[in-house]
Amino acid sequence: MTNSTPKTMGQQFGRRSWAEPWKIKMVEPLNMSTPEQREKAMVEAGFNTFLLRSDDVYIDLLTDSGTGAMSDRQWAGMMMGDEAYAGSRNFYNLENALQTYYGYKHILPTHQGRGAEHLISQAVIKKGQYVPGNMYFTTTRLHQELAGGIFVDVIIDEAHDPVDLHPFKGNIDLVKLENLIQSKGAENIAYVSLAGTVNMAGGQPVSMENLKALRAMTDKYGIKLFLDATRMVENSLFIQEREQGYADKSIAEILKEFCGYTDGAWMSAKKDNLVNIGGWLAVNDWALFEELRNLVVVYEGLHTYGGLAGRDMEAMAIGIAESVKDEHVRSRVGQVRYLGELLTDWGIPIVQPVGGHAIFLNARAFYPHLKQIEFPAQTLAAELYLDSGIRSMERGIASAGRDAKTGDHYYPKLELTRLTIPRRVYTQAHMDVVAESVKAVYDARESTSGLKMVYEPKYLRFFQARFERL
Ligand code: PLI
Repeated sequence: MTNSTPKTMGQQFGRRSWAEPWKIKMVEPLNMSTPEQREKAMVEAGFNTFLLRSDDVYIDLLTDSGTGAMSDRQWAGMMMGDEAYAGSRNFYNLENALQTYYGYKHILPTHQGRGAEHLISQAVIKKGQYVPGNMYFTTTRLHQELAGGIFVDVIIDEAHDPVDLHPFKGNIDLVKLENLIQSKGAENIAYVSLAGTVNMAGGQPVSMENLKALRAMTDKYGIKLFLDATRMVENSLFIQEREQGYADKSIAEILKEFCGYTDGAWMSAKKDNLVNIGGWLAVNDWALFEELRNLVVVYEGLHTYGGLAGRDMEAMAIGIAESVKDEHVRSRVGQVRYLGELLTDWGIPIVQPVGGHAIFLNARAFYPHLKQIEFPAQTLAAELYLDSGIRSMERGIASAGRDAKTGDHYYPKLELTRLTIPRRVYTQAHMDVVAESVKAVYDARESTSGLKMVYEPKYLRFFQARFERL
């Protein structure tokens, strides 16, 4: 080779890129639209991205929930559905996968995560009891409140600061928790509600060290510890990368160790487990399981299908095994990070460090001239759609809802717009397009005005609320 031979980028810089550990076998065309079409669609949707028709959306980053692509193996599994009312073979395959990878003893399928949240809340919470947790999630807190519980946020303070670089912003503040236990009495704590990762904090992880200390504290006071395992596979990657002693452990090993410190878990399988619908509830205690099994037949379906078709359970069983592979988790979180790095390089305010499933734009810093009651994050989601047809989601004052007692809005510290990346769906080129659109909206930020809410539903208002431009 002579000096004049052109070199590739890789040869010149020794660069080694990562790539998705799959190739594309089937494609779904995307819909393009004009600015006029988007303006019309946004007004019709009441400036709420949940009310848009998906046909009017170009790149859909509303959620990573049920929006992932299944593998050819999962689709093949769908064809092996055993649609027996009772004792479907697919249930046993699912049970086996959950016992193998999550390690819990007793399993119930549910139609999705909130079905499982409903059952555990009804079974375990007594009216007036407290439910401490590492920041709220919308459906989780609502089910805890509907069961008579009082949710108390005991996450570390760093989680509420979008620029704090703490590596485990999902951790529980054990001092806050112990103060709560001592002031209310251990018998008035229903259980500790631990999520890994923490969605509303930006997809931030919990460390194994924090969990072990939490387990010791809950044991000391005789309190149960239940896990929202929805994105626990992604949490396991952060432990592998950031926590001493875990670099040589596989995601599967870390996941199982983590779950082993908890008394049970609920799951929205529509995320980590790589299916379009489904959930589960798992506990180790037989007496509690019997109670939950009684409830599941009332609200979901028989205990061997819980509202799912046999084929759904089969796809989930296969998805669970795929989801814990290290190369899958690395590329999934790697794509989220790639988008985060583009935005960070352009000085766009996002929650740092970048979490597992989404980029959270810091709408307060984006629109410092808007008051929180002018819905900055909702405004940003609307502007992004108007710019390019990209759909995102508000995670701020609209999502936080109202205090059931006083009727006042909750004013959360975090006012965020979420760009949620579906699993195995979009390419790096889509991420470039998204970053450029966010930049265009950022450049026009000073001339942007806010929104007012003109229709407000009673529960989970962010789904159906309507807004108008101020
Ligand atoms: O949407 P479900 O009912 O399958 O699951 C509810 C649920 C529970 N826990 C957590 C951490 C979630 O993120 C969650 C649902 N999340 C949605 C829909 C999301 O867009 O983030």
